[in-house]
Amino acid sequence: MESQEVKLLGFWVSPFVHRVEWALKLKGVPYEYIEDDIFNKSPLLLELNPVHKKVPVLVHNQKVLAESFVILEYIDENWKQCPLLPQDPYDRAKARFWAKFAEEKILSDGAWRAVRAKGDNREKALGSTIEALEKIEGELKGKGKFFGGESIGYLDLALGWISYILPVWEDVGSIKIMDPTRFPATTAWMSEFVNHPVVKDSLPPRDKMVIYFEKVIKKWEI
Ligand SMILES: N[C@@H](CCC(=O)N[C@@H](CS)C(=O)NCC(=O)O)C(=O)O
Repeated sequence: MESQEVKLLGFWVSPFVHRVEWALKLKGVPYEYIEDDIFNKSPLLLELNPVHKKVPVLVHNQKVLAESFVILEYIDENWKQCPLLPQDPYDRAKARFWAKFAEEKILSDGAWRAVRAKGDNREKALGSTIEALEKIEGELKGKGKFFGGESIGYLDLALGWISYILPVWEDVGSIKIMDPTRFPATTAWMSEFVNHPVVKDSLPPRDKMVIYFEKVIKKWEI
């Protein structure tokens, strides 16, 4: 069996890093976590990820990987226990489709935009985030506890940030996105996800996130 020297370069609050950590933990893969400062990037990060200069970076026996979805797939293919992607090719494709959709429409161009924007731009971003969440709600309905059924899968990890970062953004940015009457399945999923032992023990302290996001939301106002 190949040895498992695994290192993860991360940043404490990053939704992209957490999804990789959760995957490693779910599969029981031991790893060394190395914290980087994305505001003052280390020479190691620049050397390992010269293309994007972003975390997460996974190093497995000197093999270096960037981009969280690519890393998730690598982890899933290398360590077969507790599969993250479904077995059926069509179901696998759908999980990837929704992960990409949510990354674009709910994270980058959605809530992250809404929380930093003002006036009409904020309203527009809120509207499109809620519209995108309705699609995710439809996907989740009748699925069980998680998108992956009874256990956490790839799409759960992709959306995991919704369970711990979105509520902080809602408070800090005085916005409302996650309405339990409109999104009952997603709200129930958030609570299941955040209380899963692997997730619960790895979340950053809420007060630290509030202070951090108050600062960066102002800094990156749009
Ligand atoms: N698409 C990337 C996004 C990674 C990302 O944006 N990471 C942030 C931390 S939350 C970062 O390293 N930012 C540094 C920068 O933008 O210069 C992924 O999925 O891994």
